[in-house]
Amino acid sequence: MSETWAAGRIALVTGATSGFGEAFARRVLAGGGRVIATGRRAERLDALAAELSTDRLLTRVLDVRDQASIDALLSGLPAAFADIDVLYNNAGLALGLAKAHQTDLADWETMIETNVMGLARVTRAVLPGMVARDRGDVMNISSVAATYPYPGGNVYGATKAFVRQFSLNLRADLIGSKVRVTSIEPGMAETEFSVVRFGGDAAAASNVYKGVHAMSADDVALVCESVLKLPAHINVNTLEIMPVQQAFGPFAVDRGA
Ligand code: NDP
Ligand code: 8X3
Repeated sequence: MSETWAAGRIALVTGATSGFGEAFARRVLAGGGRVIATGRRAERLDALAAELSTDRLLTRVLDVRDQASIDALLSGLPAAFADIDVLYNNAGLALGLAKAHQTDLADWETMIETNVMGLARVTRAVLPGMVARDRGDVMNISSVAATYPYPGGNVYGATKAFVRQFSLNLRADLIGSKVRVTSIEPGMAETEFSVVRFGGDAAAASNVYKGVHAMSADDVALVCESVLKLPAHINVNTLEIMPVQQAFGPFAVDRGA
């Protein structure tokens, strides 16, 4: 990351304990910025802090489903981290690939609480400061699943469609301010995403990426960095990215009539 982009900027990253969030946090820090790295797993945050050993990194345990912990985080930020420039709204998950009529309702609730309400809560908490300062970037991590349906994607894809549309509607509300909003919509990227989706089944997760040069978490961070580095008068509304080895399927047709 170029010094000119990140130096002096403060990024709040949700879901910084692995995958996209961790990779983005590392890039901002490498570029001279400050990062508030958050997630539920304290041991991961501690390991990151120990490895990077810099006073430009602040780690905080945060569950985006918990409004009180979001309020406590923001009201307790030290002055050097208080004026957030970049909100990397990334915490999220998919649970299972069951068909809608067979799925566990609790999995739907968890995805909606995390991917929809969690992202909305953090945005609502951070946005007033950005508007008051008349600067900031909100990067909302959506997915290709927001646009392209697939079997078993039911509520996961719908939560990501929310993220995309919410991002566009934020732009509508923020006209007149210099705050930018982008919906980042990645396809296959090898992170812990599939391990989580398959309930910890590492073999099932690695099958997803077998024979595919999938994107890495850092590939996605690189794309996000390129968006953030654009001149301040340019807003990328939505950005869809896939590995070259991923594309679209045909419509399904039931020929059983
Ligand atoms: P990972 O599983 O590697 O990372 C997910 C992150 O979200 C973890 O840091 C996890 O931290 C955090 N998280 C989950 N639930 C919560 C919660 N309730 N509160 C706070 N943090 C939470 O997956 P990815 O990096 O791949 O996923 C990041 C985002 O990218 C997700 O929104 C995902 O939907 C999206 N995405 C992923 C794609 C992929 O192919 N990998 C493609 C398109 C979009 P912890 O468990 O410590 O709380
Ligand atoms: C994750 C990408 O294609 O597995 O959002 O739904 S996909």
